Amino acid sequence: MRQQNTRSLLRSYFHRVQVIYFGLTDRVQEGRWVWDDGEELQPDQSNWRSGEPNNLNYDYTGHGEDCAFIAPRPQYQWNDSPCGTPGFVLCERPIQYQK
Ligand SMILES: [Ca+2]
Ligand SMILES: [Ca+2]
Repeated sequence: MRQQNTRSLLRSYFHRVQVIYFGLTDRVQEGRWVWDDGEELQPDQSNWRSGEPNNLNYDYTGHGEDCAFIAPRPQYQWNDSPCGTPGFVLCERPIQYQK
């Protein structure tokens, strides 16, 4: 998800899904977006929709919008949502090649 070519590939697979989480959160410190491996989001990796992240809605635990998701419509850009909002989860793992 950190690279544009990955995002382009995923568009063809997720065009019917409404909410896809991909391992980016600001739950520990509001406004500091971190990948699930602890690496901080870099400006050149960002793909936020205009006006996002806005931390607008709060869930029953008192947390704001602390989980980023991809919304296919209109342009596969990112939005932040309360982490309990139902959605699919995208996982990434390294590929091991056999010689
Ligand atoms: Ca937040
Ligand atoms: Ca939002």
